[in-house]
Amino acid sequence: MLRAFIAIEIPLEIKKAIAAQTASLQKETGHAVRWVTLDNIHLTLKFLGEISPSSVELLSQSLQLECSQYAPFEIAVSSLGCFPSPRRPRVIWIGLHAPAELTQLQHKIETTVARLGYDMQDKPFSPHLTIGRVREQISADESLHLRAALESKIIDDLGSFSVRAIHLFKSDLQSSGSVYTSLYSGDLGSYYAEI
Ligand code: 2AM
Repeated sequence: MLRAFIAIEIPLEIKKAIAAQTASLQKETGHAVRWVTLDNIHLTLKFLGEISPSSVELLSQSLQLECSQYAPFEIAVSSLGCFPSPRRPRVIWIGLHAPAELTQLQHKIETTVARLGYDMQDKPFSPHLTIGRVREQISADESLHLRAALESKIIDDLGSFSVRAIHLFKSDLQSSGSVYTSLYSGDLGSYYAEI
């Protein structure tokens, strides 16, 4: 079995801009947060969980079929936020401004993989880039300090990028952390290119 998810890759220049603008926050929050390494920042569209290697081909074909019906689109990257709320930060993320196509494509992927037998996500899609996860065991002091650091942090415009492909990734948990590898890349817009 392999752990898999469907996601959009983020260009390196955007990830570098995120790193530059969050460097002071990362320093201030110290041990309280496990920051995501640059390589691992991505926009998750669908978490599949454990899948059998034999299902990769069908998932890839389905992904390509959905992708081919959408033209490439732009996503703007900005702002800092937390799940479930700034008062109780567990996941720290960078927010995105995306056109309706992103939500439509995510919904199509969700319903297609549900037909293949994967669980349907009950929460509404909320596009974000996870950049940090707050550790379980932090002191009250660390928690207060973290909230203050997050509240005072202002993130400028981080640029925008063009989405041209959606990837099926596998995730391997290694001693150094998760390693994500693209198993398949579905290109957007091939349908448009043909007509
Ligand atoms: P997120 O960081 O955008 O929330 C790969 O593991 C990605 O799949 C993670 O970065 C996470 O996306 C998402 N993910 C991991 N475990 C998940 C779960 N149990 N339910 C939903 N999404 C999950």
